[in-house]
Amino acid sequence: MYCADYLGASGGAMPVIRAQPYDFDCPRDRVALLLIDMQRDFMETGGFGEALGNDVSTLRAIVPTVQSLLEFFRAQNLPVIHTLECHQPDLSDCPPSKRDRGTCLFESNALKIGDEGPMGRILIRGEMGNAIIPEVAPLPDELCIYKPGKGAFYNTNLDEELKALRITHLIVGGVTTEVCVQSTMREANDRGYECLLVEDATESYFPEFKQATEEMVRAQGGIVGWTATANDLKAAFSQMD
Ligand code: C5J
Repeated sequence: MYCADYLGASGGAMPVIRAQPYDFDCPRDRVALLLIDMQRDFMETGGFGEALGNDVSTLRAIVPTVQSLLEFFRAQNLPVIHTLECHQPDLSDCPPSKRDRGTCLFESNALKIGDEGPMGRILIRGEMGNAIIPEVAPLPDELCIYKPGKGAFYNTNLDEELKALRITHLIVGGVTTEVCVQSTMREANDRGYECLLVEDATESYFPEFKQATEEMVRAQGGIVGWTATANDLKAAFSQMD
């Protein structure tokens, strides 16, 4: 059953966010901020992102915006959910198709998932590199979803948690735009959630992939969802205060 089916229409306040392809009606009592994989493994040198051959510094630009969104949601007492891409130490939840291909195979010394790197074992739950960067670290009462896949719904209890919180609308940020962020938005859309991607709170190692993802999300009347800036989101909520 889809979330909107059993929850029915929201009776609460309805900020309207200026968005693309058209305004996003965002029921205040049904919305959560979903931050995807803001981990050291992707954002800092010595982690998975760099092991894949990427310049991780390109992702740093969004940190102040993500921080400001977090502060805004916390100040408004709205739910915040963090995801972390990670695997069990025995790699039982990491298929060979991910471990073998998700690395620079042409480099003989390339690090793979589970290998010991400068920040501990790459992409393994609990290792130093797997932690969310301190600037946007979860508060003790915020929900963290540990996900073995790219989409945050695969092999996790995210759907159940969202239903328990009566969430139907997701404000999505994090990294990387075209991989885990986009996968999660598509999974969410299939499950009946309305998703808005915050353009300046998501980043890719490839600027052209970020742009393409934003266009894909909002194409064809918002086939996956909406996009908007953090300021437009905050302005819509602030108008209701
Ligand atoms: C990747 C992610 N890129 N969080 N993960 O492998 O986007």
